[in-house]
Parts: sequence; structure tokens; C-alpha cells
Amino acid sequence: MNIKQVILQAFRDHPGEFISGEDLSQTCGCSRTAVWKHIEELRKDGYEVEAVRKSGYRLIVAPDRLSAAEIMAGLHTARIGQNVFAHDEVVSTQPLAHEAAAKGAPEGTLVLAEQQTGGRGRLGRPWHSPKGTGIWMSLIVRPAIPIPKTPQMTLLTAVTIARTIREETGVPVKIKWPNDIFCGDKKVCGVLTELNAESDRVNYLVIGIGLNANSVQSDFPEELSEIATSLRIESGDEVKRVDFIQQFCRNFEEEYDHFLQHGFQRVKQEWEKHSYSIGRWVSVQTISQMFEGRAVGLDDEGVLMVEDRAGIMHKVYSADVNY
Ligand code: BT5
Repeated sequence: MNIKQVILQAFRDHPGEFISGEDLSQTCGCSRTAVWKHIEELRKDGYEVEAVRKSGYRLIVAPDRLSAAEIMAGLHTARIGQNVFAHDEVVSTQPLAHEAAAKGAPEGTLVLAEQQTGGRGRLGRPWHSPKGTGIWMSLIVRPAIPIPKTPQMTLLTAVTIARTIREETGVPVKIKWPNDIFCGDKKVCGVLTELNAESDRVNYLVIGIGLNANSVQSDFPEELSEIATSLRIESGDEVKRVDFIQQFCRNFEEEYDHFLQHGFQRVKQEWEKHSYSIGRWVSVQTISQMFEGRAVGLDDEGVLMVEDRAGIMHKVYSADVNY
């Protein structure tokens, strides 16, 4: 951690309290003058810091900016979110994360941006990612699991996002197989999992998450206005994106560690509990066929089970499911 991160961490550990220059200089291992210089830098970054003689420094307002220092301060995870690349504007965080992973970025690395000019969904579909309104990020993981199990990581991510949304905003959400989070009948978040593997070994996964956090209705283009929503539209309150990302990282690490040690069962249960899909009549489009049926649940591997009119059970591994 650099000195700015240490100072931010100290502020996060003592919300609303003054911390003396002496204490900060000891925590940071630098002089009081150096502390003062770093506080000035934080002010330039948009932090409002009160300085009172004899009392010290107190953080009044942190900007809603996704910086590595903010995300890592007070995070307390072992690896998820412990390496962060924060950008202002990128085409897409996905290729940047692939590049970082190929160069050996550790598991848990996050690549995020305030804006994506070419954000993408599955099958080359576009992902609308305007500046400052959302959480557009890609997470690198390196699970030692067989390739056929990697789609389970999408379901794990969806379960984790749904839990984080409930904890941070109280907004009720449902998970639509395989990768959408819905509020009512509108999409608030999408997950895009991309795999890099060699023969039968997973090198890494890049899990892309696009979450409409603070978008207002006018942020959506016409084609999305009826089908997309944001947490702010749903709750009426602004989401503190840094807090949300930190809580997501903690929840993800917990769920992921449990998954690696004990398998998919807990994710399956959580997924089914919050499913938008189960019980619904769906039309399934795979590469080779199209059919309709009722979504009845997941099997033990996370494959969607759909029963058609004739009572035949279909296993849906990878498909577009429409409702
Ligand atoms: C997804 O694809 O839902 C996965 C989206 C993943 C986006 C993240 S952002 C960070 C990372 N970097 C990237 O470039 N991508 C990932 P899919 O299921 O194919 O859904 C795409 C469809 O969702 C589009 O065709 C639109 O109909 C709709 N859509 C596009 N932008 C949206 C938005 N902001 N909110 C809600 N729906 C949207």
C-alpha cells in the first residue's frame, strides 16, 4: 500500500473521527510534513478533509470515484480486489483483464473503468456503459476446476451480486438464467464470463460485471428504456459504488472459497431461492435447436432443466432463454 492508501484506510477505520498528524505519521512511517503533502493530494483528488490544529485530520466527504486507493482501503480480503487497475475511459475492461491475466496478474485482480466506449455482452452484443453511472468491472480468477464446471462461476457471481444488492440497497432482485440480475421485469446487471484454457486446464477466467448503479432514466438510450433499470431508480437512493464493490469482493471471496472447498451445492440453493427463471414458461434457443418448456430448476452441476410439453426433460448448458 502507498501512503495515500494508508491514510484512506485510517480514515475508513475511524469514520467521522479526527486522527492526529502524529498518529498518521506513525501509521504511514513518514514525517508529518509528508502526511500533510499527501492530504493535499487527496484534496486535489476531490476528498474533503478537515484539518484542525491540535485535533488533526478528519475525512468529511470522499468523492464517488473508483480509484484503486479507495477500493483497497479497508477492504480486508485475502485476494479478491487486492490488485486493482482503475481507468477513466476504456473500450472494454474485458480485453484489458485478459491482457493482465496473460501477463500473470494474480487471482482477484479487478480491472474497472468509469466509462466503456465499447462495452460488450454475450455473442458480441453491446453493453451500454456511460460515464460514472455504473460499475463496469472485470475480475480475474484462477480456479482449479475442470472446464465443464466453469459455467458454475457465472452462477456463483450472479448469486454474489444479488446478495450484495440486497445487503447494500435492500432492493429485491431475481436471477435470470444464466447471467442476468433483474429488478421486477427489468435488467439491472449482466455477467459475462470468458474462459482461457489449455487442453483440459483452466488458465483463468475473466468475469465481466456490468451493474447499473446510479443511472437515471435519461441515461438509457431508447432501446433500453423499457428493459433496463438501475439500483438508484429502484431504491431512490444513490449507491456508494466503492462500498458496493468492497462488499462484493468480500462476499465473492467467501462464496468462492466455500465453492472451491465444498462444491456447487450452496450456490445452487441460493440461485434457486432467488431465481426469476424457475417455474416460468421459457423458449430456449441453442446453437442447434429451439424449443419451449417450463424451467424446473438446476441440476447438481448448474445446468438448467427445462421440461417440454411432452414431459421430456432437456438439459440446457448454453443457450439464450426468452420468457
Ligand atoms: C450481458 O450480456 O448481460 C453481460 C454484460 C457484461 C458487461 C460487463 S461491463 C464490464 C465488462 N466489460 C465489458 O465489455 N463487458 C463486461 P447479454 O446477456 O448478452 O446482454 C446484452 C444485452 O443487454 C444487450 O443486447 C441489451 O439488450 C442489454 N443491455 C445493454 N446494455 C445494458 C445496460 N446497461 N443495462 C441493461 N441492459 C443492457
